[in-house]
Amino acid sequence: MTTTDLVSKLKSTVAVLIAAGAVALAGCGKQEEAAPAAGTDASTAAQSAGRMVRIGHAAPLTGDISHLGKDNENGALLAVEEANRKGITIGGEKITFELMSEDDEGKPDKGPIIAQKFVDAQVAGVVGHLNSGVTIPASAVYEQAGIPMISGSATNPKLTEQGFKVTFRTVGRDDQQGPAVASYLIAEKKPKLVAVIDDASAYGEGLANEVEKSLKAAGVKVLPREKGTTETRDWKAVLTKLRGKKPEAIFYGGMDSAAGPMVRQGRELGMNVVFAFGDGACTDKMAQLAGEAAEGLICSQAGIPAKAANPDFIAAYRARFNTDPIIYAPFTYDSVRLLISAMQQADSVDPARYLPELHKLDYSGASGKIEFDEKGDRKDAEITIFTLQSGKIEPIAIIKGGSMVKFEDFVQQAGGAAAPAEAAASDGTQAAPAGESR
Ligand code: ABU
Repeated sequence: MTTTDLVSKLKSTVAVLIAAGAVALAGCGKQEEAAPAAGTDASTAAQSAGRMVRIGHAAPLTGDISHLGKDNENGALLAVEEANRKGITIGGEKITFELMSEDDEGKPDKGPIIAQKFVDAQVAGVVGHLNSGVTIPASAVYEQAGIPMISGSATNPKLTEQGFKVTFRTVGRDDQQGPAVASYLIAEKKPKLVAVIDDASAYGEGLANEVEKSLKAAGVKVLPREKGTTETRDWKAVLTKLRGKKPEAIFYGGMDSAAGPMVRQGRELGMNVVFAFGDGACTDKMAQLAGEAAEGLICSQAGIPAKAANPDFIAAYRARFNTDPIIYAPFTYDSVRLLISAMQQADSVDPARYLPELHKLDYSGASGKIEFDEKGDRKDAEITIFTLQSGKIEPIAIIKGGSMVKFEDFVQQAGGAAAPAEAAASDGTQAAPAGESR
């Protein structure tokens, strides 16, 4: 086989893979037209195979919180694969989307590096990053490059308070989540003295500040702040010190990888406190890490529970990944679909042309109705309160627009995107397609 034959054969193979909707993770290089399919001339191939458009995704894909990064990645990947199967034409060209997924390790200094990698690869948009502490520094690079980014999990308010035009999120903010979990803790457990600990990250410290503010505003006494890091797994010294001060509850701002050992060690030290957390530690992983000690903990997520996402989304996720979404996969799925929907509205994959459309979308997604405000925050985002029972976090209540409703009542009222998959399956209800723009 000559070199020319070999190149031609390779191009044909690539074209077949792209046409079949294959998605390259961690791809690199520039956006380009898909290679001509076998037996076609270049112009016919350009019409049929069309153009490849990259969407960046970044999250910690290695390390102790990689389960959350993979969950986010899976949501984004599912949306890309579905779009490719459906066949999307924009600007007269058939578009094949490719998810370029990168591991930012949850490290703030990696954010701008990965962001620059996406800029160099000419991605049309970005979904991510997962951690606020990584997303915030990365967002400056996207702003400079004019590339829209939608995080499906970063909740620190600063992300959308920088005056950036390209920055969006599909989850709520910690100045909604903090007051919500604090109010629930006060109303249900009535603590008079609370200890607050954080992991010194943008997310953990910021959320702990919001919770402390709400507790104090309600007249609850708060002990001087205790701190760890995102790497702290041995909390015995901090907990032993707190035990002597007899708090009735402990709120921790941080991720499940550190919160699980904290709960286990607290119980081992004989502490009979209520443990409360935000979304970073609001996962079933808490029970895997802390065992029985995790029973009864309280936590919040900055959106509807994954199990209440659109049943079609849940069925597709299960079929593709052979597992259930953990927390924010519906939100990264929606983030990809919002980018694509804005491109369709603008009939262009050029970020400068489709960016204004993102602000105008009124979208019914896997995670519910999505519209953005002028800052790029999700309007009327829900916050869900959970408790951990029999090894699983279970939703108790949803706060939306300042009102709290029981989770069951919310499901009844909302239907559609908020109908749990089990309920839809048992009564045979056909759900509306996930993620359609109206
Ligand atoms: N919101 C939960 C964890 C991600 C973050 O750092 O915001």
